[in-house]
Amino acid sequence: MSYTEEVYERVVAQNPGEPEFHQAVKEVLDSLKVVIERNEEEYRRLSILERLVEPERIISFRVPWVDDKGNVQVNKGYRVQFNSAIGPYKGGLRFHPSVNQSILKFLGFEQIFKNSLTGLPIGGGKGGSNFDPKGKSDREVMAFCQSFMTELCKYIGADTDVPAGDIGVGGREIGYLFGQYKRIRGLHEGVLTGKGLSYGGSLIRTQATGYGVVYMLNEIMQAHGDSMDGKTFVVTGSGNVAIYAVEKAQQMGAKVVAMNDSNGYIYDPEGIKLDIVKDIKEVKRGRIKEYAERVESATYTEGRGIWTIKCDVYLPCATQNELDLEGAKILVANGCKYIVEGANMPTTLDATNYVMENGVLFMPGKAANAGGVATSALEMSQNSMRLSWSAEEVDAKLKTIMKDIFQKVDDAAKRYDLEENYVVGANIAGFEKVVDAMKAQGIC
Ligand code: NDP
Ligand code: 2IT
Repeated sequence: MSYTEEVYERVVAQNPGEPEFHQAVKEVLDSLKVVIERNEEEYRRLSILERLVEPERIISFRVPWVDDKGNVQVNKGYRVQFNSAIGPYKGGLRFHPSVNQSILKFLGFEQIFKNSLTGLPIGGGKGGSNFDPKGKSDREVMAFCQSFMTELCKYIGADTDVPAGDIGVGGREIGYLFGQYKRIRGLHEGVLTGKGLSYGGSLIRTQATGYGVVYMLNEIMQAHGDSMDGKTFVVTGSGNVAIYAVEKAQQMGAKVVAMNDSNGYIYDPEGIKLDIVKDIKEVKRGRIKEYAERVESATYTEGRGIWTIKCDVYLPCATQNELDLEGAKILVANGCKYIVEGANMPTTLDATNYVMENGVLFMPGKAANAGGVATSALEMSQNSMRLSWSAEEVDAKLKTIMKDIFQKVDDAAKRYDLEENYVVGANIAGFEKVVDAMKAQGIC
């Protein structure tokens, strides 16, 4: 058995009941086979892979809070501090009823390579809770966030671990979390990113993940003599990443015809009117079906199946494993040419293999959605320097970072004679820097 297969089997045996974590590890280890083979003896001697797949630390805690009826509710809270070889742990917090240790370990593991690809000094981490913000009052969300931070604040700091947003955690939640951290620790420091502009946030952070996805798509298209102009897009999700991916795609000439949420999808052949989506999602915290009630040219379909809509470009920006083999086959049959992942691991392994074998140019999330965390790192820099860059400056840096990531991914794939295999390219390019840093720091 190869070293990568041995380590994968060990991960499955030692981490039972964690399918998402197994899936993320498998994808990375399969990609690394070609690298490991060139120097297997040394990697084995140093147990590089065994160390890479084991989080440095997982903090798990109780989050009690009082709801609007006066009842005490209890949620689970976590922070997975996965790897600090390159810099302080960095990665979002997810509040969603599905959150468990497996999901946070997969996200923390992916984050190591993503953060490495950004070229900035940030290690990998992730955290969150099974708290469901949907349907909660602002006061309930604040009570939850304050209780969550009362425990988490013992383990984070501007130079140790810097959380941010993810599913269910946006500007409102980051504000409440930051307020509680400051109150307990007495420090107004860059301990969280995605902060409001009035208290240390960075311009463009809100837009960065979605914009970055489209900048990455632009790099891929340019490398293939193609452009976005007049192309039909389907973008899944209708949260932070999806909304700003649509905004940038439309600015660059694309026609986006469909979006969804966990209840169903809208199809608007005239092109999505993003101001209406923003009003429904960012202002009213409503459901995507309201779009079809407000826009005559649109239809709403309850349930899954957004991939049945014909498109040239598919940007999955909702959640893990949203696109499976069945959906992938339909996308390919309908002529889809590009899939660029805005979400983390939204495509199952068999669907990924299928689309890549069938001529789709596929960019994995750890490269394509890295613009969000990269801009978080720019927010950290601004906080440390105690100054703020203009939107133009941050956007220009974001563009350069996405261009560099594409180059690194493309180069790594070519170095191993796997041209256009961006999955392998991203994993190898991310791994190389982490391993270099781990080796330099000795056994730790
Ligand atoms: P939001 O909470 O803003 O939006 C999430 C969107 O995905 C919502 O439309 C939500 O619908 C939908 N969604 C969530 N779960 C499901 C599900 N099980 N089935 C169908 N749709 C679902 O989160 P973000 O936009 O921030 O995050 C989206 C993805 O992007 C995640 O994978 C996240 O990890 C990743 N990401 C986020 C970054 C960021 O900066 N925010 C950076 C890099 C990656 P509903 O409202 O119905 O739940
Ligand atoms: O998955 C991700 O990269 C994020 N949710 C953003 C993390 C961050 O620290 O900005």
